[in-house]
Amino acid sequence: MRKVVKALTIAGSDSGGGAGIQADLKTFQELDVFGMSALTAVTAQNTLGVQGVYPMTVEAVEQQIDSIGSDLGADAVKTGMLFSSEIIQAVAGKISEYGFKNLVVDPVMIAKGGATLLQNEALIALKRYLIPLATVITPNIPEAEVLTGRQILNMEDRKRAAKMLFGFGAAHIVIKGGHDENREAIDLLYDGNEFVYFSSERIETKNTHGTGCTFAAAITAELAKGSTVNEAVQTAKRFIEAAIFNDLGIGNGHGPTNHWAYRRENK
Ligand code: PXL
Repeated sequence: MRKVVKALTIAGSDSGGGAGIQADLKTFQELDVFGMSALTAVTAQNTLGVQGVYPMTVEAVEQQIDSIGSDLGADAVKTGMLFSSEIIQAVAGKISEYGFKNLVVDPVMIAKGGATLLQNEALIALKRYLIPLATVITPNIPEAEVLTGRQILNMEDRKRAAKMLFGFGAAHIVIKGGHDENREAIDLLYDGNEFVYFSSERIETKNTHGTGCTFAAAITAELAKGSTVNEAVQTAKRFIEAAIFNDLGIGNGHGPTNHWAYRRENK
């Protein structure tokens, strides 16, 4: 029988279906990976914004990971919205306990409309406990600025930030270019040794809700299947490009991306 590849997302729920665990599970499925989830928080949310945030208890988060770790296992794990330092410490502890490999940490901090998805004091726990376990971390430019405490105005700044983040203990750093102002969207990958650039044409659209989650989930799915980080980022870039380009135009605000576009393009 063919081996079933499995991935676990430890993240928040987006009721609107565009980001969070919903984006992760859809992306895993589209890339032929069996998706599992441990919820850290429930958000009441739509394309207009976040109407409510309800964190889970630490026990609930731990127990979900125990349920998966003690039975199904996972070939890769992604973290998204973690909300508090208590949840971060618990998640890091469980990842170590079960020896999960291929950890992708998406350092989610704020939602597009400004809602807090990570409490300020949780930044220390993120750096101390979780980032050192990461195979890949995937900050956007504002998140990389917060993590390093340095402004990023150009590619030189970005390379310096990648080196600092590597110093925090992550094996690979991807600083995404979605938030800069250039015509091309360039993602920068650093492995402690060399820099690799992944470039694509910037697509003008307001429907970019969940792009970060989706991109990191695609990396996770590809790592679960045994790809190298370089290959995984390449595929994730193509996945998110198709998802943004073929947006669905649903909702009245910042709409979700199209998670089935990549598969349709590659059928
Ligand atoms: O895209 C970051 C993100 C992650 N997780 C949840 C979210 C969002 C953005 O809104 O709602 C649950």
